[in-house]
Amino acid sequence: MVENPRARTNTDEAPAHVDAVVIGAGFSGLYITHLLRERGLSVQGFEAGSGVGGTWNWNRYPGARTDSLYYIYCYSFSPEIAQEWTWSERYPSQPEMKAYFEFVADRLDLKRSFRFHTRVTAAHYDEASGLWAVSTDDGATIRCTYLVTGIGLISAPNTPPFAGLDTFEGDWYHTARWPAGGVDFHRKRVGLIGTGSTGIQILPIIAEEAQHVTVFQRTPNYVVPSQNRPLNDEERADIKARYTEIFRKIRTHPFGMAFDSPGRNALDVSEAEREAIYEEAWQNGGFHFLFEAFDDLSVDAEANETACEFIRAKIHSIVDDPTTAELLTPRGYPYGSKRPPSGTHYFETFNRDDVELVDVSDDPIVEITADGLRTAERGFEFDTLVFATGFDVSTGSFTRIDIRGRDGLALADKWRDGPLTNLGFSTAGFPNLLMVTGPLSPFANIPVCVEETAEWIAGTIDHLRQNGYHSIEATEEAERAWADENTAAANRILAAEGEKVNTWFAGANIDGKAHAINVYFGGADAYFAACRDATRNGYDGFRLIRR
Ligand code: NA7
Repeated sequence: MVENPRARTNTDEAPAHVDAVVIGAGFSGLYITHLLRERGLSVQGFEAGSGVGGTWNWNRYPGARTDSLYYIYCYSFSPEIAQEWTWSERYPSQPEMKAYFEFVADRLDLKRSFRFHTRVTAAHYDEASGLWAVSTDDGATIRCTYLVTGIGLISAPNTPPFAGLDTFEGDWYHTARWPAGGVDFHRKRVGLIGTGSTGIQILPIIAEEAQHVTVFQRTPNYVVPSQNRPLNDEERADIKARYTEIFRKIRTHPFGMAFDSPGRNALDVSEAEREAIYEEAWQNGGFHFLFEAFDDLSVDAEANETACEFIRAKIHSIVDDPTTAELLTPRGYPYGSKRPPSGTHYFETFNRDDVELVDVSDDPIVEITADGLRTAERGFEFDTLVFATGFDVSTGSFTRIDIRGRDGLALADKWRDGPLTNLGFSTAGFPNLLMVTGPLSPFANIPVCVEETAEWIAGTIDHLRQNGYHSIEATEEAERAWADENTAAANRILAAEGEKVNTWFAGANIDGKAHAINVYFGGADAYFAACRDATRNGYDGFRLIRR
């Protein structure tokens, strides 16, 4: 990982007032900056990290790679960028994603708008001037008309408040704050906490290097192999020739992916046929398994159970020790009601003599000690602890900034019982706070959601400026209705079931966080249509205010 050599960066002296402040230099922040600059707005971006890339700049842990195919997990707005950039693997690694962001940012000359290594600590709305005052951790304050956030859905790391962490004498790391220089695991006894997407990716890599790894698992996961491999010239050329069609397609798929509906249901075929279809989907890997086998896996519990059974049998066929295999086997919740992870040699890694699985579902971790950790019943000694313990998803990156709207209302207080936004863009009482893929925007392939929502925001700012409006904010009625629709949408599919196994979809992974659906499951395609409808209907559900 190459750190940005220019501390802070190009705009060393941020101006005192701009049209728009953009927070974050990931997929969202870079694209909205490009769009707003194209319109002639003055933009000041702030990025807490060392450079561009957002989540792909922070999550540098070994094994980090996308779970979505390379040709959909990228920008689609620029045919030139799509043609000029060449991917090397089906599921790009973090270094490749980081290089992609560097390429895009340089290609569009975006870095000059950002101040890196600079965290936004507060943003307060001033009713008298109609401006936001945005404060940063270097002590500066800047005023702006539009406060646009690109701070990510999954970006505020969750380190569970284990007692005694400060007494640990070894080294500990959260995967989302991985040191740029990497971590040396040679001859180290490692404790790995967490078996979500991240723990699943990092474990096989650490196990190759460390003396011993103990994996602490609270909930077993339905892990499907990603089937990652290098790309050849022929398939790359084929994709490049079809980008227009692919990018059109991802806008019509409920999860923003380029899959065709398989056109069959799991219970309508014979058992033998079902097994053959699952086997083919397993060999294709990753999200192919969820989206290309059968149409009803996300909506029909009985159909879903056939997929669960297939994966359970796979686990038992891969893992040699039957007790370990059973501990790794998810039961009692539908496949997809926790975010479905992809792995590479994940289950195989438990066949190593130097890897041990510890079930902490009934015997939780109670404290970190000077030389390791203790569950209620056992003690363990470690040189290094790795927290793959996830994120305070959706609202976490907002509530960690002191955002105050009209009458000093704190966003964290407003969202105490769960997020309230209209279409994920805007929340009542916070004029001109515009969120790219904010809380209650779709859970789907993120880059396409970013593009659609950033374009909606840019178009909305055009509308305000052309029609003499100063600000926009959601109405209370619309955001209440949108929250209700989000809950209903999660219940229309099996996603709401994940609440009983700590899914972050429902805020259930964070102690003390309100259990409320915080991402939209009604389909990215339906959501994009709803955004267009809102515009067509004169910004129905939003309050537009003149000064
Ligand atoms: P996840 O999917 O939230 O996984 C976090 C893991 O950490 C998960 O296995 C948790 O168990 C575990 N965890 C969290 N707190 C504890 C405590 N206190 N004790 C034991 N285990 C704990 O985060 P990831 O980083 O893996 O993935 C996040 C997203 O990034 C992913 O969905 C992709 O979109 C990319 P639990 O399952 O809650 O019982």
